[in-house]
Amino acid sequence: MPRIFSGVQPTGNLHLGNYLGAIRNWVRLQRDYECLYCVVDLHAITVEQDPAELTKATREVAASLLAAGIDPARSIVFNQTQVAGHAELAWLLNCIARVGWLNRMTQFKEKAGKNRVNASVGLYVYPVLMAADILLYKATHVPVGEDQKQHLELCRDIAQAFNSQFGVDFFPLTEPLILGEATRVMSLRDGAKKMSKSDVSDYSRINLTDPPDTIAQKIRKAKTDPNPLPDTVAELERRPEADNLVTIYAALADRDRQSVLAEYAGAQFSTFKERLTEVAVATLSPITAEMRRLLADPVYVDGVLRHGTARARSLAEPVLREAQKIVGLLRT
Ligand code: AQP
Repeated sequence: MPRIFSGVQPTGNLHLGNYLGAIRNWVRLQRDYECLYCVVDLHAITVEQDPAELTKATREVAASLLAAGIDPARSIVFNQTQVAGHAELAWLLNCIARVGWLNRMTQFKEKAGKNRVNASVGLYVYPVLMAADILLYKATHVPVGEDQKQHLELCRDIAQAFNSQFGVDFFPLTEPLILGEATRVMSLRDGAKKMSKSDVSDYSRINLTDPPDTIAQKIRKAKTDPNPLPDTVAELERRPEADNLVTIYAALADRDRQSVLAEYAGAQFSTFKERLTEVAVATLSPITAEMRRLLADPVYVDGVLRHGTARARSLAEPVLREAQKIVGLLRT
């Protein structure tokens, strides 16, 4: 059976971009794949985190996954720290990956900003840890948003370099799965920036925890241009903020952008935003309610993570042992 691995960082509340770009697809993939879904707390600490907030966000993100429809009886849900193999394999892969490959990673450049020498070494080698996350389970497919495509290509380069250095056919060349209409949801305030947990403006994103009136307010205030909706996708693509709202609507309603334009061409954004609010609230409200219910029961959420950890460890251990043996590391 093909195997899926994917992760989400506990760096704050999940937002609509995480949901449409990743988590909703994760729920659907459970039908046809063996799935591991991981709260990647070791990735989160590549930038400074408040320890108490990090613990809280780890439970919250786990609860969001369950609330969104990840079934812990079927899929393996756990947090990265509890399976030591992630960090151990990452070290082996750090010794395979080349500095030149990491220097090309655009996410590091974006996240490190101008003061690059002051970024943590962890942030720089983040993509190698991500490769270890995937290869520790020999995952065949990784569902991600568009922003992670480059890291997936690096994962394949690392797997190939490992296999060729040691003359083995051990690690798979994992395929990205970039699914749906909304592979890159943009900020509601700036059509050139992706919607992100760490954006300073809460108005830039719709959080999975936002109540209906907050969702309505954020959509009302979302940046657009003064023109009505166009007829064609080609015209829409010249208007980034308009395109973003139509894309979000299409993804939420499980339609494509052209069919949304066929219905709304010529409409004013004030009208379209009301319809968008309705579909966003209808999708997110049940998830928010279920999340609240789960967060009131942290013992249950911790139990899910503990159970997932045990299952993940049993898959990881033989792969790690074999990788160590291939490299020539002695375990007695
Ligand atoms: N705006 C987005 N549109 C579509 N997909 C997105 N993803 C994230 N943002 C968007 C996808 O969500 C999954 C989990 O991402 P993550 O939280 O681990 O890391 P990230 O991509 O760095 O997300 P953020 O919100 O931007 O977090 P911060 O602000 O902490 O860096 C991934 O599959 C990602 O593609």
